Amino acid sequence: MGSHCESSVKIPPIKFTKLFINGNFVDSISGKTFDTIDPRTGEVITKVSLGDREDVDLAVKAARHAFDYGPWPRMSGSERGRMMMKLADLIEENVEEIAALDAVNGGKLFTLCKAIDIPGAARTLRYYAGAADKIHGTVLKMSKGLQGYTLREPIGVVGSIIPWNFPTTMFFMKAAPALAAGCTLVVKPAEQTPLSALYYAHLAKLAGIPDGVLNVVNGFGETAGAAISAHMDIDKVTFTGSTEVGRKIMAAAAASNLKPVSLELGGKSPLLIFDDADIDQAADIAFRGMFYNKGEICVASSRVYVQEGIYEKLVKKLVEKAKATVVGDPFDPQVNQGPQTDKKQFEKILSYIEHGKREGATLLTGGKHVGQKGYYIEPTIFTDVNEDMIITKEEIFGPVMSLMKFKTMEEAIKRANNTTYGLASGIITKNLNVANTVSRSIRAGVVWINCYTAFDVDCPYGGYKMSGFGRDFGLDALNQYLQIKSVVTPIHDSPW
Ligand code: TXE
Repeated sequence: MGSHCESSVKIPPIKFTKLFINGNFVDSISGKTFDTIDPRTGEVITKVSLGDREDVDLAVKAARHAFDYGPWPRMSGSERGRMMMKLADLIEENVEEIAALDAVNGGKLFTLCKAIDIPGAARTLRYYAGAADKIHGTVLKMSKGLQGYTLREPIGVVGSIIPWNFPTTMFFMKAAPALAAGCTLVVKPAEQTPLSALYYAHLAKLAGIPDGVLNVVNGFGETAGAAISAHMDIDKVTFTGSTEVGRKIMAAAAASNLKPVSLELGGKSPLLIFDDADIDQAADIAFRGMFYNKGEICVASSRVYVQEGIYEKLVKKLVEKAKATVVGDPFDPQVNQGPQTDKKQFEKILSYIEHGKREGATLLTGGKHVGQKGYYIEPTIFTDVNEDMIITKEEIFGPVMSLMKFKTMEEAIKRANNTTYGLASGIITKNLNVANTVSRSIRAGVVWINCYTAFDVDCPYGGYKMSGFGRDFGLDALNQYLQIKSVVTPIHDSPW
């Protein structure tokens, strides 16, 4: 396993550290700040304004005013779309700088942020910008004497609470459809990764998005986050994060104004590899499915089931890949895996690894932290595991794979479904009938056949079971930010 710590890219000066409320960067009411940390070293990058309940109140007030009286929900969809397109252009113009923010704040590979995450945000904005002027209702031919139609109206003020593993993707996965619908927003980025969200607030202003439409309040979950989910003047909450917090958000929404929520929670996703698979291709897919973004990805293929005929060969390939992985500075183009996002995750992952060993699983490779400072962990593979073990049941959210052997398709389906989660899944086989049968049998929001983590903005994405409900991406996501209103009029003296 390599380790590499040379970095040639310079971290840009951090320009935006305050809260963004009603079109202005402002200090928090308390004047307090919190440290944002570089996971490569554990050292402070900068201080960011610490938003609390009162700051959320101010932001909601601005968003409410912009929704109730401002131009945003009232302008034509194409005009909203034009500003969103402009924002997409600005993001692309600043791709280097924003990619560096996500890399230094989240330990994400700079080259991938530059090639995938940041351009993906622009693409997401353009997709929903294109949909903004195609939001139509339907005409209803009602019973005799009545005629109706439906209006699809923006749902109102949206609270968006997002995690730290994909700070940019998450920001726009929620904000882009909400903006296209004509909603206004209060976004609370994760406390670990506030920097790119503030940059986006700045660019939104440059793009002409009116004041109050997009507000960003940084702060902690139990304070700023909880204030959003319990707020009486927020009309919808969209959340991605842990199942535990998802429950709290739903409870707070129910106890306040019964706002609808959409929750994208964790996963423990199965990947089923059948005997007829091409071994090299299967190893590539399984390895990337698990270790992409250092395993901090909710769809990670953390349970890999391999049919017995190719099991030994595949295990060997996966171990080779793990050993060849270069763990180190995410700014170094030779590095494959950066540090875990924060100390809490780093410790959580290491403690799961220890737990796995105590449970009797065999540690095939990895298992240790790398280097003297920072939150680096070796790609880790366990075998001799089963679905009763904690490491196979619970989401580890780090570079730890559980490898299991199966005999028949029926057995694989049963074991794949033996989980409280249902976010993602994958199948590798050349047999179309097996692929189709497994796809229909697995209870998960996405099934990838002969690929994994294949996302695109027009492909809806979300969970079954305790992985949550509601969908991000695709036109299904747009619908979550719209209300349907039926308008009915009588038709007098009509034979119809
Ligand atoms: O998540 P939290 P954490 C899973 C993953 C990870 C675990 C814990 O297993 O190891 O969750 O991570 C805000 N009211 N995922 O602790 O706390 C918080 O400030 C309102 C999976 O970071 O759920 C942040 O903005 N909001 C996942 C956001 O919730 C609250 C991505 C997510 O943080 C809150 C991240 C509260 N009471 C973690 N408490 C995925 N599905 O991709 C916290 N928050």
